[in-house]
Amino acid sequence: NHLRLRHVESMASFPSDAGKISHLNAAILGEALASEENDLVLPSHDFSRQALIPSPHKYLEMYKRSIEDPAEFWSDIALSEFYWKQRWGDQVYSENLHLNKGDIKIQWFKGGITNICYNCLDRNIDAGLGDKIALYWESNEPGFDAHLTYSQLLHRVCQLANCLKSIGVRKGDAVVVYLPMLLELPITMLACARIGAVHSVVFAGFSSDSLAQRIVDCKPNVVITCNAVKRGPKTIHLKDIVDAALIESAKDGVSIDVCLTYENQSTLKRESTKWQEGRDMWWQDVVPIYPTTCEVEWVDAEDPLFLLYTSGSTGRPKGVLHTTGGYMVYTATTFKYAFDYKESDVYWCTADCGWITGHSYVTYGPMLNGATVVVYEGAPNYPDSGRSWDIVDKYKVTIFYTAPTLVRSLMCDGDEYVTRYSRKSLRVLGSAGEPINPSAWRWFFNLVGGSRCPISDTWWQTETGGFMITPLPGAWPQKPGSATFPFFGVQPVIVDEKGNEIDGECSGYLCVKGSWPGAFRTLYGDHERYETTYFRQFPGYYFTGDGCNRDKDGYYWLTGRVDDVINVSGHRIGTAEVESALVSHPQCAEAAVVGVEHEVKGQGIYAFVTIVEGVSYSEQLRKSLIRAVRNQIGAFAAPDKIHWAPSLPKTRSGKIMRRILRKIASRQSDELGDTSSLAEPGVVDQLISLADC
Ligand code: 6R9
Repeated sequence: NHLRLRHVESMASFPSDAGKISHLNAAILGEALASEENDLVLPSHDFSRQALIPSPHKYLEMYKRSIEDPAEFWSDIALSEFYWKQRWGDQVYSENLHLNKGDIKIQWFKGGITNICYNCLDRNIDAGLGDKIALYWESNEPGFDAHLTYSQLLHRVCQLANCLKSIGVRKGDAVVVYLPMLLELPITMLACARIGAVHSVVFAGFSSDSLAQRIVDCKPNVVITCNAVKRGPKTIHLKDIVDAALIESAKDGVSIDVCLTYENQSTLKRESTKWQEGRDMWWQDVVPIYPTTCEVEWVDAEDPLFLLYTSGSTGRPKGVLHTTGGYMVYTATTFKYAFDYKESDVYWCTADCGWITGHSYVTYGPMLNGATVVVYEGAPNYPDSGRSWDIVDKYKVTIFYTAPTLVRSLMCDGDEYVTRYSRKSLRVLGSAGEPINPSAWRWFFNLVGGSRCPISDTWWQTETGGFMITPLPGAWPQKPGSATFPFFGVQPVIVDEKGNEIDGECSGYLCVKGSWPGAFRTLYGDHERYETTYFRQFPGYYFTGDGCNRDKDGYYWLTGRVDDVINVSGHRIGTAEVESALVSHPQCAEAAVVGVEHEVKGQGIYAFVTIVEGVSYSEQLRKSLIRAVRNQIGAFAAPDKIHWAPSLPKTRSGKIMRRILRKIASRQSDELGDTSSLAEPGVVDQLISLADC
């Protein structure tokens, strides 16, 4: 009660004109927060006292400033916390988010000259962090590890940067990276950034076809990979996948000059790796020869930093493009506040650098803050479900950032795997990738965090670059399952289907008004698709593709994708991509894919498949269809269920009625709703009868 009062007091003293920030009205008045709500989890006094943002009052004061004068808010941070070779021009930012007013355009710090690798490494070393551990590396196999200080990391980065330059990589060139979670992955990202090259990291769980597709799209001269990796008990031969991808991409006219291959000695010896002389180079043979210093390529804040492909609701994956300056300022600032970062922290994010979380919150955000980061190569439940907590204890991890799917899967395995370890170093927990259900939230909070660690449930996207809606630990009372409030500078709006903004307690489509420094600037090579996908449906706003509720206290509750994207274990997968992989199978005539609730993965992939005439259903065919998806996209996109469908429910104009398929898939066939527009109503009963075949 004492705590509750403290919050209410601080809110009551908040300037009344803050009421203009409408979505925070209720919270500012403090009515609801002070009410007898059981579901509120208050930050402890001890935590709040030491927190960067210790109260709603402090948050609101900064939030208000960030919205009223974004230019000043962000330029103060950019100037005081980063190195700029040259300051930007008169305008801190310029934006057009309205298609009626011409092309969509977002620029931050244009004309400012900087380098993000310099800001991650050299600047921190100059500030005395040279001997601080930058990266701890923990192998898949317990007992094998490594670490690098900031100075050692800089040396490694410079050697690779020099090597890339000598191979001919220049500013603006794309470099495709297909590496697992070895130290060489962040090293590669930083080395590219140092010389102004644009990295395009492809998650090393994608198939050769997906890799080839990305290579063809961004046309690199160099691909960086390793021979193999162990994930849990399995060895994956990455170089073979790259070889196959390069054959495919060559068919589309894209050949590369160099395939730089790291020898991951714990998995496979050189001799057993297939080799193409003249193209393939062993990292260990060439990189260490180069000097450990490398001049920085100074770039404009708006020069591209990286490309990262993500799934859309239709067609091929989209190459999300992030630029340098705004992304730098945004990832560093969000990291600092959302995790209440202190210099003594040891931070572990379980995401792979193949996804945006690994870009912004394994590599750039933490490194920009001079943090000590744990990189783990393997599977979180190998050799058993206690591995994560073993790692937490081993490195005395203080901030642990993961995905709800991992929380749920460990929760299923039993508490004893957790309680066996101390976990007393932990002080902040984080979650991202999908909504975290309140029961998983509570287990994470009570058991893993011993009821003392606030949870930052960070809502954001590949496109947003960094956190958009997130708790700030210690500032607000938390509601399990809510991402709470917008980060500084972010103006979320909830709109109805016509695009009208809705105030107060409501549910609708989540959009964002105005730009923020970390926003993506385009889809690589397809600005029109960028405009259409994100800015056309709700004019004047960035449309996130997510549904969202806002409760009476102004808290935001994300409800998941409203487009044809499925979120499997926090990975975005387009239904269209899975369908296209299925129909490429010679015995598949048609396929329709929907998401269904899945206890551990959040959503599972459920595929309705119509096979060609004359072929009969069989277990073998089912497996071979699943294999087609694994081969074309990757194992993580394999359907959980193939539902044989003699035909699919369609409207008279031939559109597949996914709404009905979703109901059948989730076994709610008594709630099909209006089926009057079906061309052939009999199809539905037939499908229901085949559900368990
Ligand atoms: C960071 C990341 C983005 C989509 C996003 C949303 C879902 C991410 C979430 C969340 C609820 C959270 N999502 N974080 N939903 N609460 N804290 O995952 O990026 O792979 O691009 O996925 O993930 O649906 O639209 P990305």
